[in-house]
Amino acid sequence: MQPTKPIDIITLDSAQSVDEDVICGREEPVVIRGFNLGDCLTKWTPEYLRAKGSDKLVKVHRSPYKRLDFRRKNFAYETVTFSDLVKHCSEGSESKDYWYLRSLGEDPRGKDVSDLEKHFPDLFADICIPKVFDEELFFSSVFRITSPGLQLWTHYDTCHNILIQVRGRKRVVFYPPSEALNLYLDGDKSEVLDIDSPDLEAFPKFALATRYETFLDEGDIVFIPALWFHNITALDFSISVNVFWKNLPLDLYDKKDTYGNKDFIPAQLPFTTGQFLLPARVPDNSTCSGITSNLFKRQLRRISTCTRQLNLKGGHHCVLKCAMIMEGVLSKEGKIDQKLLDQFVDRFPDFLQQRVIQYIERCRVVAAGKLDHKEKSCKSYEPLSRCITDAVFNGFRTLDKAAGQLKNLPPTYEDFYLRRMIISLENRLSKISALAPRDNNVHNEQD
Ligand SMILES: O=C(O)CCC(=O)C(=O)O
Repeated sequence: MQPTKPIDIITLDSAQSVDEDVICGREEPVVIRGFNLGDCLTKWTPEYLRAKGSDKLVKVHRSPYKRLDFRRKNFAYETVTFSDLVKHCSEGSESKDYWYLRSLGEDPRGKDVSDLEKHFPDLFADICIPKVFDEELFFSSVFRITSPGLQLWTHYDTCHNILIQVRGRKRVVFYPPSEALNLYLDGDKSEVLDIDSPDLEAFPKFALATRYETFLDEGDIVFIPALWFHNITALDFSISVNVFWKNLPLDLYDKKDTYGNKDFIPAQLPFTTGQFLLPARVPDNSTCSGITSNLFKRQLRRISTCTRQLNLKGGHHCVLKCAMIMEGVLSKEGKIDQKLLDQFVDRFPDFLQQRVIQYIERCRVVAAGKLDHKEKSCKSYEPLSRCITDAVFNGFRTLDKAAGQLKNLPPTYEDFYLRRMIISLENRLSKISALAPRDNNVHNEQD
């Protein structure tokens, strides 16, 4: 694992304010200590909060597990009174069930954005929010009320935000956006839940990710820049206020966003494209007509058997290899035609070419001189392989167009979403290899 790095801390003099420059010029998180947050620091006892919020209904995540898992949904969604929420969290010790207030407005379908000034005016009057953005850029303000010990999954938001710690302590772990390829993402969330002792067999690249960590005490504020991954643990019964704002031109944001985490409009096509890149079923068009999905799966097994015998294990190799054979780049003797190879690589979008070259290099080292009659059988699956090749190249062409759209975002954002497109592509490719049989099925190869 990489050594953990600290987050910068700015300590303010008593009367000093936090202006936009303290935060907005920054591209990295920072902790601000010593800002005058007002009466909330003394007033927000559980009794006071329960009296003020009383029987207002709120939605919570409720779980027997302290580490919430959004992907596997190890929690229930429940509606409770604000008073019960505060009671449960403040009286709950670790190992009972864990509650976490969901960030929602008041629409029962969860369609409006949380705004504490509107939804909890009495409590909002107790807190001074630092003026770190222009008012018209405000997106939402959210209560984070949490049982002790609860840990929230690693994710990113698309809005800048500050997390203001009012009661209890929190640990905040960050990973920069540039680590996207090492975090095993599913959408905006990392699959790695136990970030302190990750399963490195399942998630080997996680060990490479640069990790930053800070601890928030009561009165501290941390700036969480858009796209920075964060994982948050409440060390005590905890109350924070989270304020989100938009820092890019407004037309880049999705108007249907309620949480401040929907991907930017120019970034949405790339993901849909990734989804369709390699269809799980053969598309029903003229090139592929007549090939049923069963046949498709059988053929995939054969291709993967064939490539496995060449020690090419991954889905990338399988597909690339077949594409190369189909295009005449790779001969059955394992020879590569350099001219055709250059043309082949040119057909991939720029941002993927380096990666394709790496895979081909590996094919070259492992496959050279080893193609045998099994490989010829790969050739005999031409309609299928042709279909895959078409799907890959059509997909890449659309992907290229999508990558062009990302140019509407600032360079660091563009870079982040290009990485995410690669992830989406790799996920798709590994689905193909997941269709491959286990080794004991290899003898079916000739059936
Ligand atoms: O503090 C928390 O509970 C979560 C904060 C969070 O997810 C965020 O700032 O986006």
